[in-house]
Amino acid sequence: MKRIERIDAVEMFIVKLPLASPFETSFSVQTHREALLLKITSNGVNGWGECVTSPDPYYSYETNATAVHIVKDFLVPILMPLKNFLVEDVLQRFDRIRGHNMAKAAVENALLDLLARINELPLFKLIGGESKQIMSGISLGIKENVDDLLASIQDACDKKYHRIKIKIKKGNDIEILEAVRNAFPDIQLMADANADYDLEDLNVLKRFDAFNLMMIEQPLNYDDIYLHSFLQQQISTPICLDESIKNLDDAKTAFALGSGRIINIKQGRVGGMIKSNEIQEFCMNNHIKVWSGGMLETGIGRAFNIHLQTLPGFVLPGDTSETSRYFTEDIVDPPVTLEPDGFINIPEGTGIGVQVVPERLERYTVFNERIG
Ligand code: OSB
Ligand code: MG
Repeated sequence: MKRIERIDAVEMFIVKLPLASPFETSFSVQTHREALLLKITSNGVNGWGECVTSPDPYYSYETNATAVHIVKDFLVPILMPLKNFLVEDVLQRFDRIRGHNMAKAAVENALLDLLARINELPLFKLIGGESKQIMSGISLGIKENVDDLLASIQDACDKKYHRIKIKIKKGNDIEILEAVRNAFPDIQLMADANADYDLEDLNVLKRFDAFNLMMIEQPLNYDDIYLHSFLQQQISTPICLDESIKNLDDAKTAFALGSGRIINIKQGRVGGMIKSNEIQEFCMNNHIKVWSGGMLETGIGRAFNIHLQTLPGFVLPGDTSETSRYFTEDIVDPPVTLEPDGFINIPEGTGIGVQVVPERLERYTVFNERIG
């Protein structure tokens, strides 16, 4: 295996892509995806990474601005002096910086893409995955009315998405789930609360058991693991943790306490692909099912999520949808499309397998800085 000889430059871009339709959750309405992208160059080869932060700290404390700061002032100064190294060597040095997993993951992503391209390997081979088709899933935001939601679900069913997730919030839950289940009694359905409830809402949360949901995602506080264990004892719907799981120790804590039966692994939230691999392995050995979440990524981040799902613990469909569901125009080619049976093929070629289109990158860039 060839190592990375040296780093010649790190370039940061913030792109602002309009979403095909606004995306509403219990914590915000997004009309654009404003993404921090990293390009790392070594001997004329480029690796790309995407940071899953947003401009605002509503999903997590990290933002695009904090990520730019951490990348520029702490991560790149660690990275630049290294010679003949592997990605693990870098991650070990990043451990000194507490938190800021999304910023770390963005750098790790770019280094993995770079290393895979240097070695002329597809990324999934580099991380130890197996070649296979990936299951699809769609996450539908809160809609203005139930009819809009039912129409979106019908559309997703026609496209053969393997499971459908709907966003819910306090006061916008039971009636919605009831209407969806009445119209679609047999679909694989789940609900994501994005931390909108607390244990005082137990009576409402218990009523979710009537809807045969695959799981309820992150019902309680974004930082909580302990209270979720009480809730899981009270409801039969499996709990899936998203926001609360930031590292392997959190997954171990959740397992020890019985805080849920499923984990949504977002590689950005847990500090990258290699950390995700450790978590999926722990979960597989302990009968916790995992799936790959999404953060409305551009085609760069989505490609990482696709490669991640070649690892064996990813037994449930995740939030990986076709490109056109997010953007009318993405910055990479080729776009993600669904096969007639709803599966997604791994992009072919070395690294992440998708290529940034320079003209589109330039058109959507709102901030650019080069280091080195
Ligand atoms: O909680 O999973 C979430 C999007 C942004 C922030 C948080 C979440 C989401 C999604 C969409 O559910 C996932 C996707 O399709 O990328
Ligand atoms: Mg979620």
